[in-house]
Amino acid sequence: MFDKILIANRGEIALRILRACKELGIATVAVHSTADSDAMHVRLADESVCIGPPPARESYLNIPALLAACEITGADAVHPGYGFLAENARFAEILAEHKISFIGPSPKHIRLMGDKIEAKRTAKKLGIPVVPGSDGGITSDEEALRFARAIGFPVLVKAAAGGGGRGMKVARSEADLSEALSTARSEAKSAFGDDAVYLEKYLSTPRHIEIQVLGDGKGGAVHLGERDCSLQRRHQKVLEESPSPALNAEQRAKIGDIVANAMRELKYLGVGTVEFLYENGEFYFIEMNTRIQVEHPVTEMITGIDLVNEQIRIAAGGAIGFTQKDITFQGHAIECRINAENPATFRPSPGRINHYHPPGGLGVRVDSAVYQGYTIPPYYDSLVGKLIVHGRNRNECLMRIRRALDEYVVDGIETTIPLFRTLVRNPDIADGNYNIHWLEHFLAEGGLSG
Ligand code: MV4
Repeated sequence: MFDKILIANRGEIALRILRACKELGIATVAVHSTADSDAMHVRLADESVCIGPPPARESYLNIPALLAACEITGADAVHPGYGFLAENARFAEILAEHKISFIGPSPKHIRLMGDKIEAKRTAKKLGIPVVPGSDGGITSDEEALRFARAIGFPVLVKAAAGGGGRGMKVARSEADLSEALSTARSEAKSAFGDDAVYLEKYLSTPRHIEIQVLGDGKGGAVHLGERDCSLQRRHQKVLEESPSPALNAEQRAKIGDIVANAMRELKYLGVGTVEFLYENGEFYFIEMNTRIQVEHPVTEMITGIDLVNEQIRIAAGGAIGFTQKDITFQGHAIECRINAENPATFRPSPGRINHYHPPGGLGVRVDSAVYQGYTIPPYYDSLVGKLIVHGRNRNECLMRIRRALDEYVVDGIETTIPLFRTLVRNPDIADGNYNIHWLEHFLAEGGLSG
């Protein structure tokens, strides 16, 4: 097992990792920018190192500074959390060259899944259902037209280096295709320095359902069910839940087994999330994330499994703590991502939290790194905290999250809590009747003010 883990992150996920380390008896090193000297993760870690000025590029993304912090503290492993360097294969390689463990998958698997064309090709080869499409890069308008005619319009042009919705263009008909290709290409080139694009059938009203997996790197892997993340705004997840209101136990077991088998064949190591679009009873692979995700607590609440503990033990060469048969899904969990933003305009609202009172009680979990008197800096994401609620069934979970949101007090800044109070009382949400476009439509029709 590791002796000392350096946490290359900030905010709630840095705290989440600290907690797992403490329970494992592992010493912790926090790193922070000069804007984060008063941050909770710095206070709670055994040691801390300042790694640079506020811009992430010069601090949380600064690989030489992180290596130096490992060197001076003697850390033998790095946990990257999510965002920042979590899916940077080169960072994982550099750590390996310095005999420091990266708590995550192999650089090979990070790189494979970072290329969306290669990821999809691999998924298909491993028996995972994929969206019909070009199955490779598109090199000419003629080739694009052939694929588009074969799969039928509308089609979607996606960037190989993309993901998270960047560099996507819909072509509704043959007349749109050439322009969609060139726009997607030039956007991809300027955003990622790579203009490779591919083509997919456009699914009009899918849900976003993702499968959580865990692999031991030796051909052992399990799945931990799904999360329904269909409630999104501008490709940012807003509310996540498990189980998905759209699936039954049989469908869950079927897609879960397909994904777990694929991960066994890959010899995947660590936690991973395989993302699907789900429409008319069918799953279509879109991408795989090779990191711990913001919404992982939803899975923890219904399985009772500590995913960060598993990540750390597996990275140290340990075995997965349970078999597929041991994993059962208990009740229902919902997570609300609460941001420091105006709840109607989503304008960021950093600043000082003058009064803070998080909710509590049975089935209520708050993952947050803020405290009363803390000033949210303007340089990073605007997450205030995650409210995760568990109930014996979806209805109990909804009742509980309504009262938990009513208890939550964050004064001094604007937060999206009022939006969530409305969402969890909306009849469509209460019925589980929503897809990836629901929230944008709701907001376009007035949202909080409508
Ligand atoms: C799609 C799609 C429809 N058809 N692919 C957006 C982010 C990226 N990860 C994949 N995305 C989509 N891919 C096909 N073939 C619609 C989206 C999409 C979306 C997906 C998940 C959650 C929210 C979304 C919002 C808009 C578009």
